[in-house]
Amino acid sequence: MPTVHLLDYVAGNIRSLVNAIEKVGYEVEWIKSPEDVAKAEKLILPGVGHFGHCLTQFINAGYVEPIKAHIQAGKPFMGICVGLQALFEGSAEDPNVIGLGVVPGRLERFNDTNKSVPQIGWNSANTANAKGLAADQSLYGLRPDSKYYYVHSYAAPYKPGVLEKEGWTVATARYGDEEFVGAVAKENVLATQFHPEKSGAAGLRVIKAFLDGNYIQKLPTTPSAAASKEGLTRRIIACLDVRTNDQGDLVVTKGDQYDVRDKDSSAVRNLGKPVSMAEKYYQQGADEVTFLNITSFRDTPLKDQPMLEILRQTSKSVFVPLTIGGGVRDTKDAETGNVVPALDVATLYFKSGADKVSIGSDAVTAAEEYFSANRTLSGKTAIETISNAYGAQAVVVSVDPKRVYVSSPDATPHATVKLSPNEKGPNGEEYCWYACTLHGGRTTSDLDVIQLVTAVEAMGCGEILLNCIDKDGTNSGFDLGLIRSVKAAVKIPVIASSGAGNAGHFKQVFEETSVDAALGAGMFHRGEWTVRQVKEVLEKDGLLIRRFEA
Ligand code: 1PR
Repeated sequence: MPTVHLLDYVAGNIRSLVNAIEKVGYEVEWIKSPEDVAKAEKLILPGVGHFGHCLTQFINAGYVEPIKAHIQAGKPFMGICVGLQALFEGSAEDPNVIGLGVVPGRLERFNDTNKSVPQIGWNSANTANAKGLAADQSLYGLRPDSKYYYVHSYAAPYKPGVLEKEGWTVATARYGDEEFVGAVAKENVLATQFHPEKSGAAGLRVIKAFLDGNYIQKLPTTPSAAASKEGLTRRIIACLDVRTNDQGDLVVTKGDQYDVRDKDSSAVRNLGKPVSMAEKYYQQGADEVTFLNITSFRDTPLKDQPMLEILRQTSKSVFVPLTIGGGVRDTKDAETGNVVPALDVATLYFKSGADKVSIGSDAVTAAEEYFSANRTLSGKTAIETISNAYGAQAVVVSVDPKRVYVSSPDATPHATVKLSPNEKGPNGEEYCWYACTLHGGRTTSDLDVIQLVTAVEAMGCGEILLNCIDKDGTNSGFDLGLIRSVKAAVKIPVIASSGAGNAGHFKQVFEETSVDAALGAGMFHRGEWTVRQVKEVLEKDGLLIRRFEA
């Protein structure tokens, strides 16, 4: 197999990139020291997390000059995400850190007054009007009507003509009213702000074109009018709750208000095998797949957690982001008796192919401590340590709120939501507040959901997975009041979860709230709807979605 060299200096999910490279027929060799750079013919610089953190590691390890020499020698070079950002002159994220200056310009933070930041999801890398390309040509396999997976808070604003004057060809994307650089290329250099290794077939095509040296290709078809529909798509996530059943097999299950045992037989519901179900949803066009280990590897030695194997297998064939939740906290290795910090648990997950970790119970405990300490950050929580090492985008907090009905907002100090007439409480209560729970709903905290989400945002969480125990498994639609109140409280993206029963519920949550993504479980597992069917309905009704590419 032909080889490509990868720089082994960053924290993050490098596993996905290795899997993607192998999928397109190349083998990875690692660069472990600056001296190794000279051996590389094709070199990829991945990067996640903070610009300053990445660049400083990179500078301190002595990589700057060897990389510049590689580029100046005309050898193929590709930067991904922070690997693209490193090529610019600097970033508002860390103004004192100097970039490589290969590409002119600086990165700015997205404006969060009218949209969620970070941007997480599928957006364009549009070359339809790129200077230097004919209408029927593609740059490294990029197609104007394809969508690519982005996750970032800082971007290079696109200023027409500026980079082009220096000989760069630019693919652009639009987030809200901001146009930014999605990818740039010149001679032997390609850099993408998006993650091609997480962008399905569209992303694999870019990696292959770079490795094959196919700078300019012919587009299979002239870009459709859809190409002009730039912007972030509505994100549909398939969620798999995983646990061991009574026979000892790890299965995908599904609860009704978190009760996963069948009413008649009292056996754990078995809806299928985790890896094959994840592959099925990928093929149906799911934009992300989430695994929740709902029994959090009780008594399992960390090194052979079955969830790690599930991730390893899934990440070889599923090229969209994978989130894993359950048991991300400081934990005791049952084999050695040693305490393993949450950061190490997360690292195991990332090394096995996860892109994000989801934290449930531990986030509630951390938020309780945050308020007891007068909103002081300890720096030691799972959220903070993982976010500092891997970036906020890698940390999801999964919230399991439960309604507490009240007759009026004055009846409680907590933030309340007015219920719709058909949702009143058992005694006709017209309001409720949402109590946070831990341990899969078995323990209830005094914190309300708004307190929790604001605390975890302050700690550096990048995204909220907003479940609702009252709605889970009911097929009655998402809890719109809950979603609106959480969206109003935070700037980070929010994923709506619990209650989806048909495509109309997805349409409703996107049209009637400003939620960033929506997740379904039971309706997909029971085969009532496919992800593709949901997306077809959304598209027919004018909502922008990512079409699956084979
Ligand atoms: O507390 O960090 O160990 O994480 C445990 C994780 O497991 C949490 O994210 C928690 O939400 C989840 N969990 C724990 N027990 C259950 C259970 O069901 N008994 N599942 C559970 C949570 C809820 C959603 C579900 C949606 C959509 N599952 O993920 O997929 O409600 O369902 P629907 O579309 O069928 O309505 P920790």
